[in-house]
Amino acid sequence: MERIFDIINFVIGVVTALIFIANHLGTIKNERGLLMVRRVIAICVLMVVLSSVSAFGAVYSQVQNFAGTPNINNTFTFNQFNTSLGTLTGIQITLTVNSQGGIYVLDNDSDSAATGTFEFGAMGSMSSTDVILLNSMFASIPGNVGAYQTQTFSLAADNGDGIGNLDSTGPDGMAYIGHSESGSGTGTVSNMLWSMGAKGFLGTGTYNILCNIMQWSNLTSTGGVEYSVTPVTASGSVQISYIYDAIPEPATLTILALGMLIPMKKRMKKA
Ligand SMILES: [Ca+2]
Ligand SMILES: [Ca+2]
Repeated sequence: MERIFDIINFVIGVVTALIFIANHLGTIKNERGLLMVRRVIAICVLMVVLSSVSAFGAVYSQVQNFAGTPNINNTFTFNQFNTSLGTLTGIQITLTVNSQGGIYVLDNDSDSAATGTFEFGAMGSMSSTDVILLNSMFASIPGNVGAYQTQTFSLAADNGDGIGNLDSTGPDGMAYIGHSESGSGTGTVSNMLWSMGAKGFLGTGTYNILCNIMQWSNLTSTGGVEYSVTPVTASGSVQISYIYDAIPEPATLTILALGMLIPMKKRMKKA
């Protein structure tokens, strides 16, 4: 709203100045002078429309990448949103997790066949004391972001390898080699929380966000199945986007206005 008043004040200022100039030149007394004033007003209206259009859709994004063998703990530093850029309308945070490779070995050591489901890959989450990572429902942003395979299995009764001897060979064992998996979670920070936390999102400084990527495996089974894990390779990114309405720079608008008026004055002199 403050920006709209700025623009209106600016337009009134330009129109007043131009009417003064036109009067001074004596051109306001004839039709050509009046035409010029009408043109100036039209240009000012056009400038307001143009500056309004440019005020929407501005986004400032920051991305930090990670890669390694879980568990991975990274502290990422991001710039706060400088309010001199414009009016902040939203903060969107996205965590992307990729998982590849690793081996998940299952071995049924019970006297009967076993069936079940396993999950294997990586799981990511974020936390911070500098800023509050909650959405308008006070749910964690982005929550747990999984990049894992979910697969059912069916293994025969133990073939004699017995407990404590993890054997991936069949028919009572198996080895799953990790596929390429990907997952992402996005959240919008509640605007009530932008200034909360030790640092907050607004200002000209920075804040830290901790990103934790875990090796993920989960087993649900009917029988006496033992398992082992060779870790996956994980990678991904944290992206923070500030969505805002940009403030048009008065200096730029003034230069544009003067640029449009100079040819008009030249045409008037020729006439
Ligand atoms: Ca076995
Ligand atoms: Ca065994």
